[in-house]
Amino acid sequence: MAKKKALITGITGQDGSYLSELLISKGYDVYGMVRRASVERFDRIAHLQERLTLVQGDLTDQSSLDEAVKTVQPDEVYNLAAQSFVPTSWNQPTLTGEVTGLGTTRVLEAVRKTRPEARFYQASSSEMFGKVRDVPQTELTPFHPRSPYGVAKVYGHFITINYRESYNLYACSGILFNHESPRRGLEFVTRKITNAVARIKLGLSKELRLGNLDAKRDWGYAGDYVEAMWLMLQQDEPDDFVVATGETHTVKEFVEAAFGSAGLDWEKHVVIDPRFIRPAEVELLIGDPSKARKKLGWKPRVSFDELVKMMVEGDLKELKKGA
Ligand code: NAP
Ligand code: F7E
Repeated sequence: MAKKKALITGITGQDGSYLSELLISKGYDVYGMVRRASVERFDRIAHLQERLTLVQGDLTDQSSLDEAVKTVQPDEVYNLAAQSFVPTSWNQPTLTGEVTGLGTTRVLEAVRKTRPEARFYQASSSEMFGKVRDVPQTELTPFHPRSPYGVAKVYGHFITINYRESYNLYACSGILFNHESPRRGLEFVTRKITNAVARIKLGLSKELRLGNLDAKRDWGYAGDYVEAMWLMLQQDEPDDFVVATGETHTVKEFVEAAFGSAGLDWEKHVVIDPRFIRPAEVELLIGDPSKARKKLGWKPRVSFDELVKMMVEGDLKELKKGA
């Protein structure tokens, strides 16, 4: 039987790298879309490069997406590309709308025109719940996004559902809560914390400047969450799913756990800096993954404490290697 082909946008990101590993292990031919930059940064997929095929494209450029889908003729398309950092979305709101919102329509258009039988996954986000209307949040909780990023993701979510209903595409939206790993970008709070812990432990730094320590997030492990993406595309019918752990922790709890795991007292090092406070905050996220558990047979494997430890150890190892 011919190998299945998957096309991943955002392959150079955290999730793109874990999803590539998963699909390669399942025997897929994996194609990844990358955009041109003056310096190529493929760190997260460097260990996979010989087993991947890279194609050039950009979510702001329709013709490149049409060409990629036409050339690859994928069985599955995972749209992971986005301007994904919430604070940047206030600074670059129209770019965020272009990439994170309209970019989804462009990928869907490419699929509709040249490969309508392909199955499509949209990387939706718990940021769509924003000022939450239900606790915990489910697939039926109304949205109230609190950032231009969240607003753009609501558009991406509904355009995915609209293409499913209008053109009968097999299109799914995965509403994923925060998921982290040693490959998380350094600007996101978990990795910012674990990287600082490792630097302080090794005597390379003394302080860590943070914003709101009271925000609560439902944090899981990225390696677990990409499995849910794949499972969504293996069902008889396309559908939308919340993917979460069902547990919530404050940023402060993450700080305490990370410093504690390295034998450090966080209160001696953390400084609150108003520069990191957001114009509008998402105070509380906690997802109910019952539907994913029941219909996909999915459940998270890595606990909060294991995740924190894995990330601190990852940063210590990387810094020691670079020393
Ligand atoms: P990430 O690490 O920020 O990766 C984003 C990817 O998008 C990168 O590969 C980036 O490429 C690419 N990209 C950005 N702008 C692009 C453009 N104009 N054209 C083509 N590619 C572009 O994000 P992630 O954490 O892996 O998340 C994956 C997806 O899930 C994103 O859509 C994110 O919004 C969504 N999501 C993430 C979480 C989470 O907790 N991680 C939760 C819910 C939803 P470069 O390397 O060239 O910058
Ligand atoms: O912030 C607080 C901040 O930037 C988490 C993206 O992957 O998940 C991510 O979005 C919380 C917020 O992630 C700092 O105010 C305090 O309450 O790690 P974050 P996020 O905004 O939740 C969702 C699901 C996505 O879809 C997004 O793409 O931490 N916080 N102090 C801070 N956050 C940052 N970044 N830096 C701080 O210094």
